[in-house]
Amino acid sequence: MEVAAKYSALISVNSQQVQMSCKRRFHMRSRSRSRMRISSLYNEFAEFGIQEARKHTHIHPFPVEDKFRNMTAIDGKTTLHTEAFQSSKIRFLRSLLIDDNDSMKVFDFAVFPKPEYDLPIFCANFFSTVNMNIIVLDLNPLYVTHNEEYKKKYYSNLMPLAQKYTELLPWGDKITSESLKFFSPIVIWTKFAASKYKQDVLYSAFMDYFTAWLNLMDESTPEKNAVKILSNKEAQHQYLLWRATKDPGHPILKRLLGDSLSEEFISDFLFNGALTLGDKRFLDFFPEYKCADGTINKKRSMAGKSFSKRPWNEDGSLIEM
Ligand code: BLA
Repeated sequence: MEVAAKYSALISVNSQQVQMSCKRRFHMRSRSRSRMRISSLYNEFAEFGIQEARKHTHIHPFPVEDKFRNMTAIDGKTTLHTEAFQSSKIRFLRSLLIDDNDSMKVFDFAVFPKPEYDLPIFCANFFSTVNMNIIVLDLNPLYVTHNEEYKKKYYSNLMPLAQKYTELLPWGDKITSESLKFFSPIVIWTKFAASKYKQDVLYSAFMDYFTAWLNLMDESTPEKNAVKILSNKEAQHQYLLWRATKDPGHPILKRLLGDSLSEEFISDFLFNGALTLGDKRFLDFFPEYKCADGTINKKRSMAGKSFSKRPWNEDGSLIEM
């Protein structure tokens, strides 16, 4: 089947699934309206991700310290649930669900390929409160996407999929170019107020994007060239150090888990590899953050926020702004 046809078939299959899942949720909602609020909002995303990965490859548990599996925060009510797997092509697949049993839900699902593969890093990062959803869904590129070869290899066929969803889930607020560097032309970066419709579209987008990533993984063959493997490893290391140091979720994790446990959780679990994939440190990759005393500037962005519009056109080329 032509790739474009394959993806439009995928979209329509998943739209049916979304309709079915809407019906199911409607029944649940009418049965227990008072309990629903936004509880368990992202559980089915995590279940889908893990089940779907299982359909494509043999995943087995990634060794994780027991203390990171099911945590209760300092407030005594917020729960943090994690799962972690690996496979022949996947170095680390992990899922984090945070639920404060009231107004805040977080879903952070990422898949890091083994360095023999230059596959993008799968990234679903959703932060939701009763009023606001902050959403990043992407196949984060290992190499900047003005690398035409990389763009063609992984994104050109996915542009129709991106176009469909980025119309339904339009560009969020201004964003810093430092984040943008890690995003691909198919990124869904959006913010929306509580909306059942948008949440269902997001579920459909998550299913389609993750299925697309798994299909790319199926087709991928291991790199034999040691220099290229090293370069894939370094690109992943840079990404991990960026997120382990500057991810906007860190202040909340610190509030929930305290300084010491949140730091361990970030470097050993969430961004596993940040301390082990290479010898370089954050400032080697991002020297602009170096303070006069040699420490890392605490600012989240040195470049400041810009890019108030989607900076790629329909064929995935960067538009000069
Ligand atoms: C906000 N999270 C954001 C934003 C982005 C991301 C782009 C909004 C813009 C910004 O403030 O930078 C996510 N940024 C990413 C991702 C990449 C990146 C995925 O560069 C990848 C390269 N987020 C979490 C967790 C929590 C969380 C675990 O992952 C909370 C426990 C929260 N994200 C969170 C919050 C905000 C946010 C609270 C708003 C922060 C603010 O406005 O200051």
